[in-house]
Amino acid sequence: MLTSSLRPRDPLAALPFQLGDEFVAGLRDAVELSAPALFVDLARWAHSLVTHRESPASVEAALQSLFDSLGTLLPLSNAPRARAIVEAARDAIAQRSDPAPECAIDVASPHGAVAGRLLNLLLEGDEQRASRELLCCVAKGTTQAELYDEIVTPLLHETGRLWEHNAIGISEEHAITAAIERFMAHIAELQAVRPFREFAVVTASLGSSAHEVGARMLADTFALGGWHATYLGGNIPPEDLLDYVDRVSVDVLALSATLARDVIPVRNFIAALLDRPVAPLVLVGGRAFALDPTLWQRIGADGYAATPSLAVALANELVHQTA
Ligand code: B12
Repeated sequence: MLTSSLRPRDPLAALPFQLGDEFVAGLRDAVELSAPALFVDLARWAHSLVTHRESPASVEAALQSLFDSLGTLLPLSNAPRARAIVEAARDAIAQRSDPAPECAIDVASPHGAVAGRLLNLLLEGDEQRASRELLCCVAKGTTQAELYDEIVTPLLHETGRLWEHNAIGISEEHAITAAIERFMAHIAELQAVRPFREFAVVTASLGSSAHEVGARMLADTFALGGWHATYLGGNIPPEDLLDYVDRVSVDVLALSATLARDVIPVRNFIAALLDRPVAPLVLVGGRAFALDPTLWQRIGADGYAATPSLAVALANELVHQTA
């Protein structure tokens, strides 16, 4: 579809990983959502991918090509906004000597050293020792919030950065994520959850969104906070979720969006939910929402939180306000 609209010698078509298509779609989304930060992040990330792979493709040239063809890619009325967004992306790239973000693990933080050791063990393929190390933390009293916020999350963010940096492959990234999901299942079973469950939450990622660890962390954290929590995972068809929330009793829906392209499905889902006679509150979060602090409000969500623990605190506040 979009690729065929790109001329073969177009620098956009020369980008690896079908990033040319991603750029065109990402720009349309950023304009529609009035969220330049989403496109700037996409360009920064693409620049990092290309730089660390010694690819002959050039993100600067691709942005120039996008800039030159705005008239044919978008309705004319959107062109000035799109132009400003592409300019912002160009500036952001020009200002960075190293396009990769900083290491996501701060070894000087209270649990940073553990996160670093765990990542190294997993990179060496020693899941057993990594598991023992994590269980040792639990035995010493590290809370689930600390494990998730200060160990598991930075470890996964660093895994992504290493892939972006071309230091590890997709196979290592998959193996690490799978191991982390096994640890999380184990840790969740060890937690003494509060038996009283007044409110229910459902956590998921919609549509083509395959990133599901955030939604899983949310469900575990809500369960620990005394909620009845159901984790649906990723790739949930929005229309199916609409039917599901009609069938079950849900007070809060927590939707996770990682990529810029995951945001519009969440916005459309919230709009469709408003047509229902009874709708749960909707909390949103994840990497895409973290890029633009007011995006959650503009897409009609009831709240945003940066971490699962903050999400539980916010949800408690909101359900008591509406009760
Ligand atoms: C594991 C992983 C995958 C796995 C996911 C498997 C799974 N079971 O979930 C797989 C292999 C499927 C995958 C695929 C892809 N991935 Co990926 N992935 C990752 C990685 C390494 C970790 C994701 C993760 O679990 N993070 C840990 C969670 C806990 O952190 P979090 O999402 O930031 O969430 C925190 C908060 O935001 C909050 N939160 C999250 N959700 C919610 C929701 C609510 C309601 C609230 C209140 C809070 C909240 O709680 C969490 C803890 O604090 C990230 C790196 C990264 N930076 O995250 C890349 C990353 C997200 N992926 C990336 C990419 C590009 C992709 C692909 C497009 C690659 C490709 N070409 O195929 C595909 C897209 C798949 C799709 N259709 O969605 C890029 C995105 C870059 C960008 N700028 O767009 C990243 C950043 C890697 C990188 N640095 O290059 N990925």
